[in-house]
Amino acid sequence: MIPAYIALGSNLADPRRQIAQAFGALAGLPQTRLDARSSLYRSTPMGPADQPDYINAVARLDTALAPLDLLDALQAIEQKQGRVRNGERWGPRTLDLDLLLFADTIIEDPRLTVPHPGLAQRNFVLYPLMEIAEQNLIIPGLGTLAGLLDACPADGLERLSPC
Ligand code: A4P
Ligand code: MG
Repeated sequence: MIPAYIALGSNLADPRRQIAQAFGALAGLPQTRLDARSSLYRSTPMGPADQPDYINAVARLDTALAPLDLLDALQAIEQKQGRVRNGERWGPRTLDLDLLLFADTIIEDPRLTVPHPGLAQRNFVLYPLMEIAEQNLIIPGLGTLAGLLDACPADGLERLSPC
């Protein structure tokens, strides 16, 4: 079983409910155990400002799925929860599930880049990740999670009650 970290984000159609439902769907994935879930965070939008605030969280999985099979499974959950891809970069969405880390593997596939390219700049990813990460987590190619957090202010980020 491989540890994998997933970022969850939603800013449409009752985001808290979307994230709670997505945690349930992650727990139901085949050959996979939902190991830990972070608190929920409210965050101001990165990208176009004329969209609602986001609810963000991070999950830790233990999985026997291959990375691309896990990506397929994540996209199926997004579809089930009404995700419409309209091509707008950083636009609003009912649910976004990004594969942040897959153990210490670096993946450069046309469909999948791991570690997730936005990880180091996104406080709404790094802070929830820190809550549930293994001790002294190293992000392949980027150094320690603690080091990334030091360089990433928590502006616009509010921790909410546990999910
Ligand atoms: N893909 C490649 N690598 C990965 C990966 N590690 N995990 C490919 C998931 N997918 C990956 O994804 C486009 C393609 O990326 C997929 O087909 C997959 O093969 P997508 O989900 O359709 O596109 P996207 O996620 O909408 O990309 P975009 O627009 O760059 O969104 P981001 O970068 O995820 O940002 N503000 C706040 N506060 N909180 C947020 O959560 N999220 C976004 C979306 C914008 N602003 C936000 C938030
Ligand atoms: Mg995505």
